[in-house]
Amino acid sequence: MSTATAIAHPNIALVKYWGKRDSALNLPATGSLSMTLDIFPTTTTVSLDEGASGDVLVFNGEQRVDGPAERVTRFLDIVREMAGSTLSARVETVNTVPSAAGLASSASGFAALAVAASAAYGLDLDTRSLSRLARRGSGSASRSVIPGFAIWHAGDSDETSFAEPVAAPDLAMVVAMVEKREKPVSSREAMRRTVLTSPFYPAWVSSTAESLEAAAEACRDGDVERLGRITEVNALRMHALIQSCDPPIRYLSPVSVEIFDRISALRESGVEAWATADAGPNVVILTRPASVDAVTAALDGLAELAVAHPGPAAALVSRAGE
Ligand code: 2P0
Repeated sequence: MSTATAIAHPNIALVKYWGKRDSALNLPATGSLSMTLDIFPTTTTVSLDEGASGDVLVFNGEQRVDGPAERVTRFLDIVREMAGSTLSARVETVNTVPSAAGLASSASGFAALAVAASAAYGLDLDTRSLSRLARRGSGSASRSVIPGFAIWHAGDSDETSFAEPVAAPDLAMVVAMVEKREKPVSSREAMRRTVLTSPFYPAWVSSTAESLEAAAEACRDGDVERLGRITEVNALRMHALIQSCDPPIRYLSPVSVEIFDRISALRESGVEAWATADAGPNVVILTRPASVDAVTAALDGLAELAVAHPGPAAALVSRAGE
C-alpha cells in the first residue's frame, strides 16, 4: 500500500484573489501576491486503499461525508486521471489553523493534499506542476506550495496559471483572531455572487491588476512603505467590493474595523504597519520584524494574536510503499 504525508502552511495575500474567470479550472480574474506563514501548518496523509470502493476523509480526527469529502474526491479524481489509477484513498488531515475563519485553511489544506496525493499516486511533479494542481483544489492553495512570498500569475489556461517565488523585504505578520466561528458565506459562493451582481467588479479587476504590478515592483525595490500601502488599500477595496453584492455580504466585524483604526493611528505615530483581512473578520497586520512588539501592544485586549514570519514550501515529510 502506498502512503505519503505532507505539510503545508497557510498564506495571506497582500494583493488579493477575488473572482474567477473559469471556475472549472479555478483560473482567477487577476494575479495575486502573498506571504506563506510559518505558523498554523496542515499535515495530510494519503494512503491508497486497494480494497476500498470510495475515498475516506478524516478531518481533525473526524470522518466527514459532506461537502469537504466531496471536494476532496473531486480533487483526487484529477490526481487519479493524471496517474492513470482507479484506486480510492484514505485522507487524514490535521489542521492547526482555525478552520473556515477566513485564515486560508483551504490554502494549506489543498497544498498539503496536492503534495501528499501526487506522491502517493506515484506522480513526480515539479514545483510549478504542484502549484497548478493545488490551484484546482482551491485557488489560494497554488501560493501555499511556494515558500515566503509568492506571485500567482493569473494565466489564461491550466498550464499558465501557477505561483512562483518573488524576492521581498524582511517582513512579519501579526494575525489578530477576532473570531474562530465558520464564516456565514463561503469565499467560493461570495466570489460567484460578486462576479454576478457587483457593479464594481470590472473596476476591481482592472485596479487589482495595476496593484499587483506596483506591489511586485515594490517587492523588487525593497520598498516596504509602498508595499504596505498597496496591501491595505487592496484589502479595503476587496471588502468594499464584497459589500456591494446583492444580497450584500459583510465579513468585517466592528472589532475588525477597530483594529484597522488602531493600525492607522499606530502608523501616524511612526510605526510601519498596515492591515489586511481575508473572507472573515480576522485582521492580519503586515509590519517589519522590529515593529512586531509595537503592533501587538497596540492591539492588546482586542483579539487573540499570533506572530508569523515567512514560512517554508509545502513539503513531503514521508513516503512508503510503491
Ligand atoms: C486570497 N481569498 O487571495 C483571497 C482573499 C480570500 C480573500 O483566496 O474557490 O479558498 O477555493 O479558489 O482560494 C479564498 O478563496 O477560493 C481566497 P477557491 P479560495 O487569499
